[in-house]
Amino acid sequence: MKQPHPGLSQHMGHWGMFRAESADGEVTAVHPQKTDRNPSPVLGNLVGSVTHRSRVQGPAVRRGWLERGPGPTDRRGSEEFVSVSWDELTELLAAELSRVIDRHGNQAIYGGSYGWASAGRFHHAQSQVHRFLNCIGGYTRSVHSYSLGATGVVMPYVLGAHWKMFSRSTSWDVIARKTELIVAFGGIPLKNTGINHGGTSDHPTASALDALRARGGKIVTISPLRNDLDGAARWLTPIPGTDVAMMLGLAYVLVSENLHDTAFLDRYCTGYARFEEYLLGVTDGTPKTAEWASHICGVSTSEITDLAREMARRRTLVTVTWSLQRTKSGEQAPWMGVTLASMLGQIGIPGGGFGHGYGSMNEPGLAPVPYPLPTLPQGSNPVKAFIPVAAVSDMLLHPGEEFDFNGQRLTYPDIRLVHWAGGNPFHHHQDLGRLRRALARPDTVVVHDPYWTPMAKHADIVVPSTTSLERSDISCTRNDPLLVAMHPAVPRFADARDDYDTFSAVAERLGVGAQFTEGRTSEEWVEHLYDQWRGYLRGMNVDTPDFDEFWQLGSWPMATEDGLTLLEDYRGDPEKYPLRTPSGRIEIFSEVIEKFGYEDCIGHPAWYEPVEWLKGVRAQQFPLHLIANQPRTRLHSQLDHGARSQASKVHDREPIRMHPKAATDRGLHDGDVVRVFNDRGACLAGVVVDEDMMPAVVQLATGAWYDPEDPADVGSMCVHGNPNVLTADVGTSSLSHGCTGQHVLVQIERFDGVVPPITAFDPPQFVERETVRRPLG
Ligand code: PGD
Repeated sequence: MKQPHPGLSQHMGHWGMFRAESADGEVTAVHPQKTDRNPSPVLGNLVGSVTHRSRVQGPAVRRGWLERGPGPTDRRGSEEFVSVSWDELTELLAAELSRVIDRHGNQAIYGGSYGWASAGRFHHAQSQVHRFLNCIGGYTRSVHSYSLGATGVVMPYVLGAHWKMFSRSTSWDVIARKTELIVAFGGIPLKNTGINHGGTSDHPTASALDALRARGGKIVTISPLRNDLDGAARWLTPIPGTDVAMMLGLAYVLVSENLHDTAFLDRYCTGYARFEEYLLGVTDGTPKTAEWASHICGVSTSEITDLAREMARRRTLVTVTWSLQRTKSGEQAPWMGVTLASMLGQIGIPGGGFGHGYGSMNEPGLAPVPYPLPTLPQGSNPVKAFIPVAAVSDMLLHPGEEFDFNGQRLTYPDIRLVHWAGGNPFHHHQDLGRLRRALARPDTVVVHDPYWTPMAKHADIVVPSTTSLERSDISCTRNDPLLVAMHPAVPRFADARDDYDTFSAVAERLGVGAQFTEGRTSEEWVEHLYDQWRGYLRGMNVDTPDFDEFWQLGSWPMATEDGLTLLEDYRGDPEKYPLRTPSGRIEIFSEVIEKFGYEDCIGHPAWYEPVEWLKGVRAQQFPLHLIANQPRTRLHSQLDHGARSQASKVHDREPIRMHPKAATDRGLHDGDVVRVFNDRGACLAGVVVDEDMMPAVVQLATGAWYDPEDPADVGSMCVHGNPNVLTADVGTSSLSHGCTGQHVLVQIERFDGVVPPITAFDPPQFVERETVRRPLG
């Protein structure tokens, strides 16, 4: 199954559809899909990425693990590696998995393995690792995501599902035609719409917003950062972390001026009266007036009052970005957003209502496809133990301890082996010093990655994966019209292997080869998944070409459900289309959540004062509020060494944006290298002065590869600018335990020392095999 057009291969990445030019095993140019309205510039990182020096050339094992065998150690991340053959890696990995299973049971394997990996339905790293681990008896899994940890738990109680809010959201064409006012909490950052999990063939957000403006539609962006919305918009700046207080103030104005839609609240919602008691201060003696809100969030009383009146007057879409729930009490912003939209009574009306995630990823606003997608079966996992995904350090540090999650009292399992494929916890997790202490606990850490990421450097067994550019696959997502043939652009790099081939070999060695492979090569699997999917569609009376024709054509257009409005069916007939909440209605008050009895998440949306905020006591010591958001020049930590990402760096460091006042107060200028610190850690970054932000706010994107000044010191300063050395490793609440990495308080000072070189993209040190002592016994 070769590329039909040698030298120019069609491919799909999370950042869009493109054709890659290649020579000598490397991508030399990338051409976005011609019909894409606004291709992502992040595609530029792909050039030169296949043979970059940070690629893992071949199988590698940490020296100490070979010499002393498995066991807890604080040397992960600082010790040399030894090259081994594929046969030896297969043998070592199979033997270690068997040892752990025999002695401790499958529950002792953590296969949560969170991460975005690459586009492609078959080579999807999570599906591969989970299918493999299920074949050998299962693993402790993780639930929910770093993107949506709070939403994923709370929204099923409020709206009945959370993914439907994105996959069946009001589409951009409806917004462009019907919406009069978008009130965007968190803005609608175009940078994030460049990306879509699993790929995308079009980026319509910018043109939809332009069309809305051309019709006279208005946008209010509510964010500490002006560039969270590109183009004309009114900009309101609540103190970071106080959007819920501002929403409560808006809600209070609606009630006090009788602008709320009681008919909608009665017919379509449940529990509004309980919430209203809180809003009016009946339950706690504090009416959540516009003045009250203004005192907390800093937006003036008149701005809050005027905005509430305007929202009631116009066809209004209330949107909340995912970033707003990636912070302490993150459940409250989307829940309160739904409540506010319910009070306006426009949910289910074209152009009005609620949206969650516009500007968080490309998917919200795209039309869904009404078919199932080709999917690699993962089998079933007999192990019952699981954790909320962002509790990974808690789990490793506190085996046997109980914790709260979504109404359950669970126990952290005792993990002996961590098996990771397709993710980078040194990008996604908080408090990296704590993560390093946690990763010192298990007996063995296995990492599959194409690159020497910081996570790979903290592994004992490093499995070199191919990148998607080296493989054949199919891509499609639930909200894109194209099923796309991913033609390999280059041959496999060095001694890298597809994760599928690695797992096949280890499965074979463990006696479950036939179960894992079902007798197929990876290319046969790709064809098989397509044929299976073709069969489903035939059952729906939809004809598709046979595989060879599809592969030659390069893509196949699927029907989409255009013109959707979120919950239009529910509004039309709530009895026929009840929500999947306990009451079948929108739950402004949730009895189920109330009964859990959590102090940090009661039965209705509420304002909880955070620890990391500018009006709290902690701000006296760390007076700047750092927004650790998604990067503009790459996807997470992927291809941080790419040209687009590198062009943004300042003295090779990640740029930190600061208001002129914050810079002047500290004697700082554009281009200075600074030390950003708090009591958890420190990193270096390069100053970019920018007046389009709140004066006490600084912004440092996630994704600079963690680069400790002293790799042997778990608390070492990161010389590159990874904000997760500063963020707190605490969950959103007892309900969800979602990721809270978005906000953290810091202080900043000029770095006057000799600026250390960046070594994050260099492979680790290797020693010759002969110098390694054999383990005893
Ligand atoms: P990526 O950098 O995408 O980050 O965290 P995530 O771990 O997903 O990591 C993917 C890894 O997969 C890369 O190392 C890549 O090389 C590897 N890879 C790619 N293809 C393959 C393959 O085929 N096989 C294998 N084995 N590996 C492959 C993202 C997470 O970070 C997310 S989704 C969010 S939303 C969070 N956001 C924030 C935030 O807002 N603020 C903070 N402070 N922290 C966050 N962390 C979270």
